[in-house]
Amino acid sequence: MAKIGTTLSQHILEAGQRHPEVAGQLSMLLSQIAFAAKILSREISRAALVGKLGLVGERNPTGDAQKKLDIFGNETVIEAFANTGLVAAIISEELEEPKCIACAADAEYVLCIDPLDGSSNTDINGSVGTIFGIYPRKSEVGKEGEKDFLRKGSEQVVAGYVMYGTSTVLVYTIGHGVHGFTLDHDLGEFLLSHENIICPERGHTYSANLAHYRDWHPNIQKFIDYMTQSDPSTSRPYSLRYTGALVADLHRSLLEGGLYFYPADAEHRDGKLRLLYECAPLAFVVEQARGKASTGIQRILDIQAKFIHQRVPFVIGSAEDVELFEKFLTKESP
Ligand code: FBP
Repeated sequence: MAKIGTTLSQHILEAGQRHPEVAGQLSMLLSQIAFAAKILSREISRAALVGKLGLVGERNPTGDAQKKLDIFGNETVIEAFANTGLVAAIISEELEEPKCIACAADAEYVLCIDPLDGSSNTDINGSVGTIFGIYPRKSEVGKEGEKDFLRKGSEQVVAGYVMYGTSTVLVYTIGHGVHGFTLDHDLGEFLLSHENIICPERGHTYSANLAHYRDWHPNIQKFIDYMTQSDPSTSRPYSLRYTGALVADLHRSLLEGGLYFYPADAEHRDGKLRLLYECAPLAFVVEQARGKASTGIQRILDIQAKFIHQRVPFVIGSAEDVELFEKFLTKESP
């Protein structure tokens, strides 16, 4: 057991010693993610003072209006990896195509990233996040291609997220447990604050945008009706907690139990969230913490991506709560 306050780099080194099969360049990869997160944390906290609030007037590849912080986040991540020789390519929510890092032709990894999750919160001082998943490359040197990008989440070697909230927290897994680090701004260091996070089997909150309730599958409506009925023996009614940032809602479910879901609806026929850089990384984290993540029918980590900005219906959180959602959706209502 590492001591609370252990630095992120020390913790990764120790993890690499315990699991040499995944050691490789992991510490450098995570250190670069942490470096980008520190820059983002500083800029997000003073965005209103440095003209970084508001829209840029462009849309990202999946049609979302881009915020100045979306662009800043994307550029910060690319710069953090550009000259490291660590990643051969970056798949980002803000980029139409994978960005191949020319000088890293022999790099061993591919990074999938949502530089700024919860962009609708930037101008109202709400929580936002960064979500990342890292895959070993498959192609030969200089031949990056589809087989590097269109992956199954189960192939990830590292995944995690950063939450920029009341404090800045980085949570990661390398497939051996889930650990959380809090940024000490004075030291400029991420220090261990949550070791071996285990997601409670069941919670007492759910996170979903009820504005879409009428569009949802009738069985999902039944699930909501059931979860909001009173029955203390099953911790019902569950309270609604929806922050507008997946990372913040997921972080609560990971620590206190509960679930987040964004099913298909009239506006989002395949759900809203993107498989490669939102759902798959968080699914790896949550499964490592004994939670679950699916489309309501299929395990997220088993889905082979068909294109890089593919969306999927998404439910994630406490194992029993997600299983109950799946039961309702597949009509096995209790
Ligand atoms: P971004 O990465 O573009 O912010 O999109 C994802 C997201 O903002 C999630 O963080 C959040 O849970 C959801 O979309 C909010 O969507 P809606 O405004 O439709 O409820």
